[in-house]
Amino acid sequence: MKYLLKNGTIVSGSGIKKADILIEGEKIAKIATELTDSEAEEINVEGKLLFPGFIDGHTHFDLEVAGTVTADDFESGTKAAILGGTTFVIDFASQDKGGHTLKEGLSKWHKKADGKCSCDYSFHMSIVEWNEETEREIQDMIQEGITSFKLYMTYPAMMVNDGDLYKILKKLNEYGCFAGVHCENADVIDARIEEAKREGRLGPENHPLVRPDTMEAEAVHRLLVIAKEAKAPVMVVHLTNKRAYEEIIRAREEGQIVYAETCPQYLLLDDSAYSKPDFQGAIYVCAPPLRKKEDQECLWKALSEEEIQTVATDQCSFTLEQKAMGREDFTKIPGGLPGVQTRGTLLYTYGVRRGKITLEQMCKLLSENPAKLYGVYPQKGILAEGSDGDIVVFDPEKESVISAKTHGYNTDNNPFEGFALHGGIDRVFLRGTPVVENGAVVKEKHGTYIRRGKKQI
Ligand code: DUC
Ligand code: ZN
Repeated sequence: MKYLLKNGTIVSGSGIKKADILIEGEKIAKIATELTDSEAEEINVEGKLLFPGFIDGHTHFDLEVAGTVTADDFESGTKAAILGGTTFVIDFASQDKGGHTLKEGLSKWHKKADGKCSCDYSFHMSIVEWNEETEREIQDMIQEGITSFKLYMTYPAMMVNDGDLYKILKKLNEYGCFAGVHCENADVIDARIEEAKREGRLGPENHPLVRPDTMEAEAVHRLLVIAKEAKAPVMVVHLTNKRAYEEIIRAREEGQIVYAETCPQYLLLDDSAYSKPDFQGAIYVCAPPLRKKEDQECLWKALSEEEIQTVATDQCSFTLEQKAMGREDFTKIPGGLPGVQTRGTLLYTYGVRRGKITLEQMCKLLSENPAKLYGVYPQKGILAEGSDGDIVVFDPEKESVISAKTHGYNTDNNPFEGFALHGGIDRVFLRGTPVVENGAVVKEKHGTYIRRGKKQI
């Protein structure tokens, strides 16, 4: 099929221009003014912003957490993703502890995702055990198109010790790959949980107290000192606060390559949410936790100064019934929030419209930078001739309010409930095929697995 998008405003990381786009098959065939093509279906997108399909480099679909499984799997989760203009997600496949291989982890995640996805998808690989076999498997992963990895400094089932962290970062760099790291100090968090329990403090308002910003900043500091010795680039994922951010700036001043990712919840929500009545605070339990307003300001400033490279979601959704597993003990609340559907519209409404970031920066944060970081540029991340026809037709004037009653997730709660949106997703093309029209999914399960190359940033 051919589609001709007429009179749109094309957004890229480096500018905005008015032009027509001709989509032919899966690709963008031509971009120019005054294009005509008698065979193409013409769509007038006058007044609309055209973004390269948004890329969410941090989702957890169909993930076991705290004895339950996320409410959204790859089927419902990627439908919510395309409704929000996200045409490519990178989820986290994981090796299991106890002598299991990366290959086993990868095949487990392919089984969860293949044939179910409504947007394109790939995986980062979480390494939870380092031995000769895992080391050999790095190359196998690269051959499978996996060039980014994940390491945890917290969670007993996932975390690696500092020595292994050093060895893994060093080895990944030898292969031109890098890891995103979840930074929190596991031991101190455990000690603070023990204290809270001993004192009978068991409600969700204790969640941010046992996981303070200092213990995220300490882990970021330790990670970056280790990465420096390993002479390896590294990414701090879901950065939440000023102290941790300052560690990143300090390391960069010493010449290190450090990438940073944050998420809408850390930009727009704060830790007062944990004290909501009737156990509503549980909705916001995620790790790291929501922080203070000053931290939000720091993160917005860092986005405007382009010191943070991408805004992802850490999508990891649960129903209220699942959250209620921790009614008597906040440490049993499954951690995570949904967000994959509203990342673009929130960033536009509360970032671009409020003058905190520019349209071009929004494009970099959601599309261009993740495409470069995760080795799919210019196939994705830009509207250019020869690129995939992944296009978000964004209506800058559409107004709506986020609500669990209307959202696309399999959940009965939304952490952004009641947030007004000014700007909405009109249409989405995925590799040249219309998948969303008038804000509704018109084609499901059109997503395909994407093999990625090495980082280009
Ligand atoms: N944090 C969460 O809150 N959920 C999933 C994984 C994570 O790191
Ligand atoms: Zn995560």
